[in-house]
Amino acid sequence: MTVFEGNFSNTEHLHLAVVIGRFNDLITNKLLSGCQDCLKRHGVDPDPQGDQVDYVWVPGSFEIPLVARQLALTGNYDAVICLGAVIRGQTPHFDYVAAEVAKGVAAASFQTGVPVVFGVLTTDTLQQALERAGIKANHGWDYAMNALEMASLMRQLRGTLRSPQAALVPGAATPLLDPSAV
Ligand code: INI
Repeated sequence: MTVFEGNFSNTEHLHLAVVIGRFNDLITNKLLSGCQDCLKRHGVDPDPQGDQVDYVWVPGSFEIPLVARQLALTGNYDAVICLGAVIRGQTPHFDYVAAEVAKGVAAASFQTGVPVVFGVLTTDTLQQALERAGIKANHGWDYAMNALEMASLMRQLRGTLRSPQAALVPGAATPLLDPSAV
């Protein structure tokens, strides 16, 4: 039997997309910096003018899943990284946004077969978000690592496992479900 594990080599061949929420951009810009730093130090060119990483800004976390799914469906990306920050306020709004973005990101990944990384901080306070976006640690770095590992793992699995869903769409970087079926 075989043990499959993602690795961090041959990253110069990967194509990634990053979706970033503008809401709480004090936090999301810091997550993005951590993410880009990690990608760069692992051999990915994060330059938006380059040909490895595309960036899409959306108004807030609620909009992230729609765009992540659309990007994944193109077949152009080995992984999509979603960056957002949902911070609890005085109203139940937090709960609705946090629940929808979590569900939506999971669905985008599951429906398309493309790793979609849930890089959305959900915190009670701005202080907690800052601590996770650079003051103590920068989870943007971790989200990039997750994307690289999953991109590598899915490439291995696609190359090894044979199933009807593993059929590659011509020219696609990843196996796609028929969009009309999802
Ligand atoms: N969007 C966030 O990304 N974080 C938040 O904390 C947040 N809060 O608390 O309201 C938030 N709201 C905006 C939401 O994501 C949508 O952009 C908006 O509802 C329009 O669809």
